[in-house]
Amino acid sequence: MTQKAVMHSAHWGAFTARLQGDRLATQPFQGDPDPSPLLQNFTTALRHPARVTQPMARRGWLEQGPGPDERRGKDEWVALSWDEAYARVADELQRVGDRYGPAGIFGGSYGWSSAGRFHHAQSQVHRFLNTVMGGYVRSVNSYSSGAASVLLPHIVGDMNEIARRGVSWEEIAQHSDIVLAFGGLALKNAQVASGGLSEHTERSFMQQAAQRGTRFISVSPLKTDLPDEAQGEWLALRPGTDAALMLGILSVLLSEKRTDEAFLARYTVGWPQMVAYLRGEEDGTVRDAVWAAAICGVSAAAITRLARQLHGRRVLITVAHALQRAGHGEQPVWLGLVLAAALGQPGLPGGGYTYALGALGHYGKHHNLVSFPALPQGRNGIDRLIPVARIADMLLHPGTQFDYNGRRLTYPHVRLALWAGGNPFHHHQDLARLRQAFCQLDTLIVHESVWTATARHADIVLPATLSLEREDIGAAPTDRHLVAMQPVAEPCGEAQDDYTIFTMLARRLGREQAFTEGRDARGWLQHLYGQLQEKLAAHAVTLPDFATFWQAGVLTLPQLKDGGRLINAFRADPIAAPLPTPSGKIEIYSATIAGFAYPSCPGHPVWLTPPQQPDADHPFWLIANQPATRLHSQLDFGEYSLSGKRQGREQCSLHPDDARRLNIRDGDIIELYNMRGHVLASARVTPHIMPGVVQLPTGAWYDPVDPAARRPLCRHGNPNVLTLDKGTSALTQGCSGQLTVVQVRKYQGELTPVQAFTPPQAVAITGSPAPAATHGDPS
Ligand SMILES: Nc1nc2c(c(=O)[nH]1)N[C@H]1C(S)=C(S)[C@@H](COP(=O)(O)OP(=O)(O)OC[C@H]3O[C@@H](n4cnc5c(=O)[nH]c(N)nc54)[C@H](O)[C@@H]3O)O[C@H]1N2
Ligand SMILES: Nc1nc2c(c(=O)[nH]1)N[C@H]1C(S)=C(S)[C@@H](COP(=O)(O)OP(=O)(O)OC[C@H]3O[C@@H](n4cnc5c(=O)[nH]c(N)nc54)[C@H](O)[C@@H]3O)O[C@H]1N2
Ligand SMILES: [Mo]
Repeated sequence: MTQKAVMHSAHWGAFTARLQGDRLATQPFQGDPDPSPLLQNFTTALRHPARVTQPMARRGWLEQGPGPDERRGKDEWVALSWDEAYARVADELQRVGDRYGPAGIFGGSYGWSSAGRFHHAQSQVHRFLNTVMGGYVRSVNSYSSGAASVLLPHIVGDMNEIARRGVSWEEIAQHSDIVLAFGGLALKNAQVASGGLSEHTERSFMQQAAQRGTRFISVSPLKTDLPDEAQGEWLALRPGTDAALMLGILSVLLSEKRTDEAFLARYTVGWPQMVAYLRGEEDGTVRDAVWAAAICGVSAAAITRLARQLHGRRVLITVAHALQRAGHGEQPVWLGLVLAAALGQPGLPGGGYTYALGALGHYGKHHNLVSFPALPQGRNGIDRLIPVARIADMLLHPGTQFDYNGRRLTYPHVRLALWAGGNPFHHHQDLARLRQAFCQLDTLIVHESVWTATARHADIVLPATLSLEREDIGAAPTDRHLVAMQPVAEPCGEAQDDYTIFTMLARRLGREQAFTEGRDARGWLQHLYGQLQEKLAAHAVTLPDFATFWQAGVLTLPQLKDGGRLINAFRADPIAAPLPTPSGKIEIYSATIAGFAYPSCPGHPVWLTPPQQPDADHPFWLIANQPATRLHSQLDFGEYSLSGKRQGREQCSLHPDDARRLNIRDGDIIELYNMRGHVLASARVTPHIMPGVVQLPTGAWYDPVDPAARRPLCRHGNPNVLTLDKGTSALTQGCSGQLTVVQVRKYQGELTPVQAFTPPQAVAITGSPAPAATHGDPS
């Protein structure tokens, strides 16, 4: 393949790339003012030993046929030719489809996959299952915002509207006096955006704002959640207690008559119920600053001071995704909005409420005039769904009912799961339980480029290309650059792109034309690009032809400037431009939510004790947040990701006082544990974390010493061994993986080397494996 530098794009930036032997040399896109170091993770990716190079099947599945099997994750592997792999997968899809219909197939297949919009793995999975199998059990919402995306439409409007079209960074730099950021505004997070991020601008906006005099206040257990550029202040609070702090601030505003009653009366419903709750009129508990201080660990004096400082200023309240990725995560999201309303700020330039600002590189940005067309998904013949993070519940308890957003749903009995572009052994909680859940399936098919723990738990692994090995187009609705993702290398081993894999399966199942519509990958790129041309032509914008775009590598698209922001129009005229809520106003009290009668989410926001609390056995809060050195688990073997580890293990931060008490020194191997399992990590002793809190980022590949153990030991540092697999509430059923409770000690046991990046070896078997009959299935 060519040695010429080609254009490409990843979720963390656009770049040019050139092969140098087996290594990839990258150069950030010249238009990017602050490129992400995550690009360095590509250097060794193409020919890394962790790549999947040929189709493989689990020996027990080959020999005994599909069926529930406890050996998943610790069985032997057998290499297959593509022909045999296609035949076996197609036969199994046929069997499950014939016997159980689409309700027997899970196509929820959550995950970020790659930036290219055509080879976007979920879209490919959905299109394949719809056009070839007639549909599938789907998943709704995300691990990012499971609670907020369900709550916000009830109380103010669609989450994307609030997050992506919320207050822009430009406005902040020009107008905000105070940015009160619950969960901070860590630059590590704004490095990435799904579909690509050609310009990293947060750092410079924060600098500009700080120079003009914006005060950034980061409320978080970690000091590092606010970058130095913001020149801000750190307000340390106990994890999971933001709702109490917000109530304390509201109570001070109320008692000192610093609430904007005119705004509350005109633009909101339910403030009287909130006032009654703050004053304890229902239950005798007064939620004042002293009450809040005892819960959140911020002094009553500091709470009072902060409330007074907020009054009369242009204040922007932001709430990070992280706060709602925890039990009762709805409450701080809701209360942040109430606080902004009580200060009378929503709809003012640089003021009000914005959700998840800084969590991703596409929040607080301008929108493109039109968005890049998505691959058509076809029609799903059934309507069976789970909230995405309820996957293990579904597999372990088919037929059981559960509550979700006012509905009572039943978990379907899924027999086969098809996963491409995601890593549940990265994203899900309580990994021993997840393994048990996957053991219930008849068959787990995984398309992967690398031997993740998910691939290792599969029955059939089909090797997928990296985006660097195929053509695609990178595009995001808030990125003005459209990027031609040009291939830089030949596929590794026998890897194929997901589209080719599905095309071949569709052919065997007699539905090739329905899936491909007669197009190859290049044909689809041209088709989608043609649709973009048409969309823009309607706005009298002419794009060059495809060949010119492909040759140039990058195209600049027209953007909307501040157009159509819901909240501004609402502020200007709440009658003419009501919010899309039942009352048309901000709902401090939601009659809809009250009508669901969930104890875990009453009609107005409240303080609820977290479902997990530190105790004598588990005295530490564990924060399992996003990693600074990679995107989730992607390219965890890359050079930049490895540079963040010590002795090959992930680093866990803890406070010097705690370290001293536990006789732990910086660099010691420590063990975090609770009733769900044990995790090793390298201790990083730092004053930039609250005492009583430890932090271990997500993303280290799961590396259990014994994959089948009831309480596994991960020697690499995957915190999801420890997190609790419980929905955020009956209303939202989101992921609650951000926080859990643990005990910590210096590790005394045997220290074996990390094996996560060493792929399994195929064994040779003689004779022809048994036909695909099921075992363990009485029917
Ligand atoms: N404890 C805890 N857990 C969390 C979180 C937390 O805060 N705490 N955060 C959660 C959040 S917000 C998220 S979004 C999730 C992220 O969870 P995921 O999105 O599942 O994580 P990734 O590591 O991005 O997984 C993407 C996988 O797709 C593969 N892949 C990439 N491109 C392709 C392709 O073209 N084809 C195929 N077949 N495969 C491809 C990659 O190799 C990788 O294994 O994690 C969640 N989990
Ligand atoms: N480098 C990098 N960036 C990423 C990602 C990645 O994997 N790597 N993932 C991306 C994705 S998919 C998403 S959804 C976003 C997620 O965005 P977030 O969920 O907001 O990101 P986190 O880093 O998990 O959490 C932000 C901070 O919240 C703080 N925090 C945790 N618990 C609490 C609490 O109870 N109260 C308060 N006040 N603060 C708390 C933690 O200290 C943490 O650093 O990040 C995106 N950005
Ligand atoms: Mo996410």
